[in-house]
Amino acid sequence: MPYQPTREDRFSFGLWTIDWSGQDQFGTATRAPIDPVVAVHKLAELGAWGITLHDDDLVPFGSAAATREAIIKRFTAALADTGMVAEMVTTNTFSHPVFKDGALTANDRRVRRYGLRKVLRNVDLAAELGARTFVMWGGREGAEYDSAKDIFAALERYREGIDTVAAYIKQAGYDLRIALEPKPNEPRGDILLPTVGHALAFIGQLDNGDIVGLNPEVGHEQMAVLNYTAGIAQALWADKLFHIDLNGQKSVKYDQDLVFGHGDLLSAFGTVDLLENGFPGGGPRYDGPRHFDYKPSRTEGLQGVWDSAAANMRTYLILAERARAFRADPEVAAALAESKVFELSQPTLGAGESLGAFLADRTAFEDADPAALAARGCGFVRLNQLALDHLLGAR
Ligand SMILES: [Mn+2]
Repeated sequence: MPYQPTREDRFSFGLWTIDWSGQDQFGTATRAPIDPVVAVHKLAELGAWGITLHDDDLVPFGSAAATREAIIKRFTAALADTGMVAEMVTTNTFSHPVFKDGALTANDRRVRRYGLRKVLRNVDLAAELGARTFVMWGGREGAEYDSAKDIFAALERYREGIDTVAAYIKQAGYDLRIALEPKPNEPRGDILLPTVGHALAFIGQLDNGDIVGLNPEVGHEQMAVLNYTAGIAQALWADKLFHIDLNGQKSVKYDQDLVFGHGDLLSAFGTVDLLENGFPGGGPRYDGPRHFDYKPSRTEGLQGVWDSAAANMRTYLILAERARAFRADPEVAAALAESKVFELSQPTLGAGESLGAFLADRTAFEDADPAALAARGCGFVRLNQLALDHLLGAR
């Protein structure tokens, strides 16, 4: 069957994605919760390779130690039975009212100490489950009102918190890296580290930034009116693309968490083209899991949950096929060359060219003809149409 996912595709899903029962701001749940063990088996059957989770997705908040242990044991057995991996673990520091003003950056120091301990406890669970990535999405780290948060102090505490978690990972010797997940707003009015760029700059200020990277999410960047593909490209350039959250978003709205490709499809094509084919001129590649952080729409029943899960993988595989065809097309190669896309990989100064030699090169400036240089058409629209043709299966 074409577009049938296999374990080699390394598709993974958040347990909270398929397990979302449809409660939103305006209505109660429309579906019954799914047993995590059933989720593991069903996702494996659909061709997924991995599952990811928040601590509270698996073990209800406040469970007694013995209950917690029993739940984890049962879940681990399901992983063993199916060969599924728990490739990423993350901590819920946003649902319980204790975190209403944040966890690592709450104004109340007691809340910060509690939140940090919850995260550190979950680092142990991540290591126990064999996860390689520890995502940290600070959904409540922010404010609705400028007067409510000292941003300087909040960033100091955020740095302290992330550095402490990273130091804990190093001290324990865990094979685990932290991936920060930016988001501009929702649930808070404004969230700290709102975009890939903000988060990259933040990582540069950390003592333990070597094991801290990013987990950019399609919809989150698009909510900030940014280009997701360009965002993960810069994360790759900075060697910080540790993990990805694929989903769909239709322009600037609430966080829609649609199926991957069900939002901005052309952007999704660009994303898959980068993930599967890399930069046109070569460079770092993403080799991590293809992870989906979407929500089955509230309108769907149980079958719709599994249909939508399968739809993410199918869409990805179709786009991967189209992206491969796009790059393999000789006409595309010629158009890329015509557009000088490959020429951008050529350094602006010559090999060994000194600054003095550059300044002395009259052809570069004094004798250059900017009007003639400006006269050249770039051919980008034709290139984009070739991409569209391939995306739509017209070539
Ligand atoms: Mn996410």
